[in-house]
Amino acid sequence: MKIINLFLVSIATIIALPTLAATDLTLKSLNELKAPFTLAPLPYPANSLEVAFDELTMTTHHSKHHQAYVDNLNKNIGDNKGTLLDIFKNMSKQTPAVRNNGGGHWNHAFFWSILSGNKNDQTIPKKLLKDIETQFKSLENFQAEFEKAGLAQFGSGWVWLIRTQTGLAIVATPYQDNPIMDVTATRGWPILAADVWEHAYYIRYQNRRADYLKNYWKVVNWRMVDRYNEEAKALPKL
Ligand code: MN3
Repeated sequence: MKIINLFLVSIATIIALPTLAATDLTLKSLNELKAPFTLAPLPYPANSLEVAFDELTMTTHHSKHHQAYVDNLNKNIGDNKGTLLDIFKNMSKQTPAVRNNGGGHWNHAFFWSILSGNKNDQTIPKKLLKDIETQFKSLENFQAEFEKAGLAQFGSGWVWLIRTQTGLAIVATPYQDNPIMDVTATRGWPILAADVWEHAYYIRYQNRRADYLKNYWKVVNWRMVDRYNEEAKALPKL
């Protein structure tokens, strides 16, 4: 009986590994990534966000787009042994290839982690809700402002909810820039993000970015956003 139990525990450990790795993600662990860079598996099945994002978009986005950022970052990183945080803090001194692919890698690894098809992840923790209401009056008002910023980003880019020294703020960045980089005017620690590149939504939504952003809320992992928000409160000023 003991042997069978041991066997079951081992199997459970093996099966749980990818999920554990994904839920163990922190801003600190993302910031500490360095060469050689690798693509982690999606932390959930590619068809589990179907209510908002279709499976083909998810697999293409992860296994083609994100993989290409990882590959091109490795190709262009040279003998830079720094962490992504070191690189982002000195982004203005890096090559365009490192800027685009370094951002591409960090941004997508972060993006996968704040999505979930699991109902348990989709309830907003009280502490986070209070912070959002303090800053934006209500959750509904925050969501409307976030969608507006995502729509206003001309062409490819991202919209972010960040924690600055003074509280929460919404910022949009072009291409694969992010608010950690020294090239971004309003800097802060990301706690939520939406990819507004067409590759994130074109298959299901075509040009309707507004519909994509409306449905995005159905798959936000608020439990992770809350964790990033609490972690960001203890991180140094950018
Ligand atoms: Mn993308």
